[in-house]
Amino acid sequence: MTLSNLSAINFLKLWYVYDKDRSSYLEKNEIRVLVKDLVEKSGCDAQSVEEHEAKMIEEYDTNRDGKIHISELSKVIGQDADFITSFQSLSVDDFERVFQLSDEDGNGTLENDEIPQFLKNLFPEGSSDQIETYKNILEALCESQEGKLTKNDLKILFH
Ligand SMILES: [Ca+2]
Ligand SMILES: [Ca+2]
Repeated sequence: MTLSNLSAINFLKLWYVYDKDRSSYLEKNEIRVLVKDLVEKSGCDAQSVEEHEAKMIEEYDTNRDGKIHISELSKVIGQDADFITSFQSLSVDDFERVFQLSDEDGNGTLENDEIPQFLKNLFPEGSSDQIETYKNILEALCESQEGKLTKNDLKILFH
């Protein structure tokens, strides 16, 4: 039962499955569902769910508040790990401002064609390589969310 070496894309896809309320945290009930699925997949004894849950909290809940923040779980990312840290270094206010700018048709979601502008507004000093990498991640994510990312989908990336 391990979560390790996920790409940033797979990490975020997984995050969206379990952080149902888009709170940036996996709360107790959400951790339970994740652990259940992992236990099932690995063919472990279902009775060990509680044990695995305790282990998971022990391993990832670094600040011991009983919840797992997206930045706490993001250590399982192997490739493109800086994606999460770059976003976390910006404030929610930065995000609100940039989202407003980038949501050109004002419908409260970002579609694929609005992602490049969103990233350029967010990281004006970013290198073209960095923007390209982040674009690929967000576009793949967008696709997995039926072609659009809502404001709440994106907000979880910021502190
Ligand atoms: Ca949550
Ligand atoms: Ca925590």
